[in-house]
Amino acid sequence: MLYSMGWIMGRESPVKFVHAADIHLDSPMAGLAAYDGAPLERLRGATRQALVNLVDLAIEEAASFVVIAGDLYDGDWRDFNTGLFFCAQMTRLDRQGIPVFVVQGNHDAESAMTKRLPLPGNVTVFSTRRAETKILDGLRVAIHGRSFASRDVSDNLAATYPAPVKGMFNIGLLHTACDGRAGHAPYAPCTAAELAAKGYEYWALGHVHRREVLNETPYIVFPGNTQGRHARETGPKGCTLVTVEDGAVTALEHRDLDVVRWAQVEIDASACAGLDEVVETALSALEDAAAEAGGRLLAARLRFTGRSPAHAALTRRGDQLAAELRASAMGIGAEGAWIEKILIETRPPVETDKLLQRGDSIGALARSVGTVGPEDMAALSAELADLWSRMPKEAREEGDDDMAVLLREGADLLLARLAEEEAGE
Ligand SMILES: [Mn+2]
Repeated sequence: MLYSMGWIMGRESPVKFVHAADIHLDSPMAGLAAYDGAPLERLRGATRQALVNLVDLAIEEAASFVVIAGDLYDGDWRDFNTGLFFCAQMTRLDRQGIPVFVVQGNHDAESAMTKRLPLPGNVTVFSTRRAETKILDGLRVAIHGRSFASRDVSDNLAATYPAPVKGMFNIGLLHTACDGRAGHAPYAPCTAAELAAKGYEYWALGHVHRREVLNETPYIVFPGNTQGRHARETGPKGCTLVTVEDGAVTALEHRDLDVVRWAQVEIDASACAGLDEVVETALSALEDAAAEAGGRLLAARLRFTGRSPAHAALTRRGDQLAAELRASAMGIGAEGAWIEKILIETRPPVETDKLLQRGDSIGALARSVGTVGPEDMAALSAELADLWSRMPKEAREEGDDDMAVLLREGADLLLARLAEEEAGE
């Protein structure tokens, strides 16, 4: 019999596991802009492909097991295909001897799911009635978990989790808003401090779709969702690959799994004279975003801003702009870019000429603002020094020390506001 080096050295070989959450399988991606040429099938299939990528990763990394911290499904299955797809992917892991541990979250709570399928033998779904512990003896790992019985769990589930198993690496698998996160319903509330005090080595959380490491000793981690589903879920999405050696986490890596990358692209149109230049500027911004997406299909929301000579053209010829951008975006990057929405928030350029010609006090004010010289600046600086010293320390540190720049910006702002009054905005 051959002994591994690890055994001879008295060390155990590293254990790798994959922590995923919020897969939202078959999320309908509602409200997609269905223009001709839009890659709708690719978009609708994105949550499935992200799951395939998750399974690929677990196999490639020879993971010892996979944990899924709730919201595996987006909701009740429309038909059995969602469940069949999941079974097919789990079977791939089963063939490699990789077990999977799942808790149900608010989206796939027990009471929300009316259809069921028998799952492959490697998949364990935790009970809703009480917290359970599953022991992986050979790995010296204990996984504690409890599923959501209904969508709106307001109890602190973590408080019902058992004490850690001594001599094992303890993982708490939990769907929770934890301390509360903006934009996330406060389900299964608890505090990070409370989780840290439990004595587990790793808390595998789900629910918050943005990746966040809440604590490092012990690790308390939201891996984020595996695939962004709308314009507010921007940037890389995936899972967390965790390496454990001798009962301690030695590596924590985020791995991208998404196949569609969401981006909000702001385009400052203030330097654009007309529609053509706006299109040109937007396409260059889209190309940058596509490059950042690393060859994935880019799903972009465009926001045009700034005081622009092209403002009138943008508001009058929005359809033309959208069609031109969509046509060109199809050829960007390996997979093209899909434009989800276009927001025109530009404003007309400032017309100061009329202001300066006015004979009244407003005209005089506008003219004097335009002719502020170095001496005026020095005088103003002295006058403002006292006020400045009384500002909170943080504000002073963040602020621009150059008083001349601040005054110039102030003058521009005042002129713009006066011009708006003039134009009756
Ligand atoms: Mn979710």
